[in-house]
Parts: sequence; C-alpha cells; structure tokens
Amino acid sequence: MFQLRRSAVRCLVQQRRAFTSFPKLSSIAMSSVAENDSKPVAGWTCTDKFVNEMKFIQKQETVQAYRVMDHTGTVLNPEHDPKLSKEQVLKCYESMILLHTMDGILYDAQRQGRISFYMTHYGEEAMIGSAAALTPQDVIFGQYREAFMLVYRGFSIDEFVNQCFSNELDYGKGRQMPVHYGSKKLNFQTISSPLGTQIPQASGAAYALKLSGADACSLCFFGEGAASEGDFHAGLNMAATLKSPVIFFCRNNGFAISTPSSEQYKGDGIASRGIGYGIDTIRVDGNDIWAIYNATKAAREMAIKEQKPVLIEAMTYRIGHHSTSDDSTKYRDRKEVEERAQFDNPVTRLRRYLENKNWWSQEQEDAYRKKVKKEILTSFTAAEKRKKPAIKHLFTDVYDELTPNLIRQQNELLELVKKYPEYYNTDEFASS
Ligand SMILES: Cc1ncc(C[n+]2csc(CCOP(=O)(O)OP(=O)(O)O)c2C)c(N)n1
Repeated sequence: MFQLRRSAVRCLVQQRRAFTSFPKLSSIAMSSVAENDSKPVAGWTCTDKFVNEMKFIQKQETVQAYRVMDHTGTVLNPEHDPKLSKEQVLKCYESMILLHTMDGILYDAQRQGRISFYMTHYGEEAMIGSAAALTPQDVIFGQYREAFMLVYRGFSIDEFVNQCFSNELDYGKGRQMPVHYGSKKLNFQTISSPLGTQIPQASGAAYALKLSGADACSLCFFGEGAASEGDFHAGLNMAATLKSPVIFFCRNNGFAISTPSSEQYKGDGIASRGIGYGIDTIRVDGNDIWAIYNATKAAREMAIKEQKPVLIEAMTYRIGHHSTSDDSTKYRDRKEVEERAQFDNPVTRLRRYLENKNWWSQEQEDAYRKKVKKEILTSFTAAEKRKKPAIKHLFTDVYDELTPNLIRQQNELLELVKKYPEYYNTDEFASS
C-alpha cells in the first residue's frame, strides 16, 4: 500500500488530434498540436489539470498513414489527386528512371573497384514527390539517400559522377566519400557522414530563415535509424520551441543497416515522437508519390505561414542493400525483398498512373532508359579519366586562409612527395 500525494500526480502527455484545414488540401489529417498546449509548465496551477485517480498512459493508437494512390496506380479519392500537368508528372517519372539507372551503373562501378563506395535509392523513389512540392529557395539538409532531390533540381549527371569519382571537378575536392553531394547553387547542403548532424543544423537554418523573413523553409531528411541520435531530439525541440519553419522528413525504410525497425524502437515509429515534441505530424505511405507530394506541400505552407516545424514520416522499404559495404541477404530473407520490389514498387505505381492517363508507353520507356544510360556512361567515362584534386587541397577550405601550422604541414608533405617520387606518383593529381 502506498499513498499518493495529489501534487505528485502529473498528466504526462496529452495528445490531441485535430483536423487542420488547408486551403488546397482541406482533408489531409494531421496530428495537430493546438497553440495553447505550448504554454509553459509553469501554467500548471489551475486545479482542473489535476486528478486524484492514478492512471498511466498506455500505448496510443497507431498513427495511420495517408495514402492517395494504391499499388495499381489508382487514385483512391479523386479530390486528393494533385492533378499535376502531364509535363510535371513526366518530370517526376523521368527523374525516377534517371536515378534508378544511375544507381545501377554506379553500384556496379563500385563492385568493379572503379569508385570506392555507393548507396542506392531502390524502393524509395517516391520521395521525389517531396522535391516537386518545394520551391528552389527551400534549403535541403539530406542524410545521404536523397539524390532524388538533386536530380529534380537539375544537378547534372556530370556533377553526380565527378563527385563519386572524387576527381578534380568534385566540389568537395575529393575530401568526402561518394554520394556526399552538395550544391550551393541548388540550395542543397553538403551531406556529412555522422548520422543526425543535419537535424539541428536544419533547425538553425530555419530559425535564420524566420529571422530574415524569407518565404522559404528548410527541409531535413533522415532515416528512422538516425532518429535514435541525440541530435534528433535537440533539433526537434529547438525548432518547436523557437517556432522555426522546418519540415522534418523521416524516411522510415524499415532498417538501419542490419537492424530492423522492430529492434530500433518500441513506440509508434517516429511520428509519435513529433507529437511528443509538440510538432504537427503526419505519417504517409512512402511508396506513394502523391501522398508525399500533398503532405510536403501542405507542410511547407504550414511551416512558412504559421512559422513552425512539421514532421512527416514516410513508411517505405529499403529494397537495396544499405550500401556497397553491406550484404543484406545475411539478415533478411531474399524472398521478402523480391516481394516488396514486385508488389509495391513506387516506380511501377507511378508508371501505372501514367499509363492510366495514356501519358506513357513501353516505347517511350525503352527510349528514355536507353538515352539516360548512354548519358550516364558518357559522363562516367569522362569522369574516370579526370585527374584527382591537387594534393594541396588536403589542407584548404578548413579555414578561409591557411593557418601557419597548416602551411608548415603542407610544405612538409610537398617536400616529402618530391623527395621520394618512387613512392609518390603525382601524375594522377591535378597541379593546382
Ligand atoms: C553517429 C553515427 N553512428 C553510426 C554511423 C554508421 N551508420 C551509417 S548509416 C547507419 C544506419 C542509418 O539508418 P537510417 O537512418 O535508418 O537510414 P537508411 O540508411 O536506412 O536510409 C549507421 C548506423 C554513422 N554514420 N554515424
């Protein structure tokens, strides 16, 4: 027996679901957190907030995923079809095919030892819907599986391939692993390997956008695995309390390398965490480009107009291995992967949507695949022949100007290389 003092009873979480109206997408249901819920805890004085019944809050209802189009490419409720023009839909589909083809060629190139590393997007191609819903001013913070955003924004095949070869044309000057793209021109922040670092950065960038009064938001992608990092919590809380216009976009593909999501969390995925931080949240079908498009568009509008963060969790499946350093047959059934690839493939879904409208044919498919394959192989051959970045770039760009100790180290290295040409062949490096 024990006695419970009234003051010790606290209601831990009060989740309120509301239907928030948006001018264009009035019926997307978001788990919304009302403004006065964000009042400080110091407001816990009025007696109606206290009860004398001891009640632990148990598992909440699973947040359902918003879907527009099923696996046959059929739109379930025509009101939710974003009704993009033929040109816009073809841009999305062609971007998917380009990404898919590039993934195939560069993955094989790593297997042949021609590049050092690669990561594919198989199964997650519908994410391109998020790219279509943004404007070029929106700042992107990716994890590493977001080349779709760059494809959509016009990063050229040469730019992709030069980065993967770490050659002298790579913007990072060979100092990052392949797929760590970045583009100032396209408002895409350079990828960094340590998981989760982009999350507080995106919150900070959003706060800067808020202060400057820009008509833009930041969009931060991460996997459900990265959401286990402390940076995830810091980033979400910072954006929520500072009311910053950022869209947190979790690609929940079921795996963090070999760890299935069932071993990553006990709660209701990542969506439940957004609600916990007082952030309006939606879960979507991650294989449905139109669900992703509608949710991102609505989230952008809310983030900018209402100056607050929004969280989207897209439920999908990683069909490819985690990276070229992984063999997923060691921890999951090959059959399961094949079934997912066949039955619920985001590329096939969009293709069926196009075919239902008579906007695409097998001939167009064959011709387009052939064309992009040729373009990628041409870029590939040219990039492979390029020199590596000049050795001096081992030292540049950390500071605006080289510091005295870096100058000393640089000179020491260059002298060493000159002294022992039999060990250090510099032919394959650019001279400046
Ligand atoms: C801080 C940190 N810890 C561990 C790693 C190693 N690592 C790289 S990717 C990855 C899994 C991430 O999974 P998830 O975020 O779900 O993204 P996915 O690869 O599934 O797209 C891990 C553990 C890392 N890069 N950084």
